[in-house]
Amino acid sequence: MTKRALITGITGQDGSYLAELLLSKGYKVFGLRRRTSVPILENIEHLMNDIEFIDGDLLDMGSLINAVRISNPDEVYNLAAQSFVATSWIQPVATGQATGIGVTNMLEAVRLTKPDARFYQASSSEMFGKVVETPQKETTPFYPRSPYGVAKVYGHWITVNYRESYDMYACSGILFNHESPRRGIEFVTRKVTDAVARIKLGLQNELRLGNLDAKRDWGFAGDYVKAMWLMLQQDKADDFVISTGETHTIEELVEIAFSHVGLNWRDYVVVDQKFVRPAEVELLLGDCSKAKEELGWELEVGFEQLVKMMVDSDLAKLKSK
Ligand code: NDP
Ligand code: GDR
Repeated sequence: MTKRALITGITGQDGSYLAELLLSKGYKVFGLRRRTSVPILENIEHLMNDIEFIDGDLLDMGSLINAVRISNPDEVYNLAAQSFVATSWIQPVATGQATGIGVTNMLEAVRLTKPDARFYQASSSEMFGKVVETPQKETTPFYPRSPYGVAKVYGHWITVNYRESYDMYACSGILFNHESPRRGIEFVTRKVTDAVARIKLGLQNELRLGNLDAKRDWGFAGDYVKAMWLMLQQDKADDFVISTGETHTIEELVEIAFSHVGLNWRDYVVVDQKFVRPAEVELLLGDCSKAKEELGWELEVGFEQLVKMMVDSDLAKLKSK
């Protein structure tokens, strides 16, 4: 029997890679899409005929119940969120609603309509926030440092709570940063690789950034969506950290990206306080040994390879315009 999956956040980076993965496994894929005045479908343009779209919004539970009814899913992947940390200080309430309460709305829609569907929640390493323990693993206490991180902690615990209260198969993937050529342009990796390509082609002459000292554990989104799927194929629902186990500063990221096109980053990068956050997550470094052992999950793309892939993709995109 063909398996059926409902993905929220289908237009985002992870939604597009996950849809590709599930389609390659023979799933019937449904994507929840909210109405926008001008649709931005760049990440899923190539899949428009393969996915069935259902209109809805995480803030509107009726629309979620409708989406679950129509899709009648075996698996639900809740990837939708206000996902940009910096924006969460500017729109803390909207972030709390979509990234936090939105999870309860989705869980309720599943519980009321298709309680045996398996549920994946996109939890985040931002929940660890301030360094309490490194490397961070499933048992590390949370200490979020942004309204986004706080909302994700809520989303995480409500998922655990539905598993324990209703015996639902509900999992939380605590994913560390993952990137790709489809990453939103405001996130630091893509901001850097896009700027490097523009500078190389003479379209831009500087790159303004915030804190260059923060450290992140960056992996490739294509590898990480495989872990999401694996989490829903187990005998028992559980939570897993997904990471590379390597950490790099923003400065290292910038260095690799510029030197890949033969430029010295020091000639172009300007530190601008506008991009420094009110509270920072200084160090993220994940320990994913539980996922490796229990899910058999493996990483394929390393950090340098990822940065170079993104620079090459941005160069190709700009040249084709
Ligand atoms: P993106 O920002 O690329 O995508 C977010 C998606 O959520 C978009 O499809 C967006 O739709 C949708 N969305 C936002 N608000 C709503 C809403 N109210 N109702 C319905 N849809 C909505 O995020 P990523 O793909 O990078 O991340 C996927 C998930 O994983 C997010 O929950 C994120 O917080 C989490 N996460 C991401 C990590 C990463 O490094 N990428 C790491 C850990 C967790 P639209 O196109 O309409 O804006
Ligand atoms: P993050 O990703 O906040 O870790 O959240 P982002 O790429 O935005 O920031 C990473 C680090 O880079 C520093 N930084 C800058 N960041 C941006 N965006 N722009 C800048 O100019 C800049 N200069 C320095 C930041 O201060 C930070 O330390 C991502 C999102 O995908 C979340 O949804 C997800 O949950 C987490 O990763 C894990």
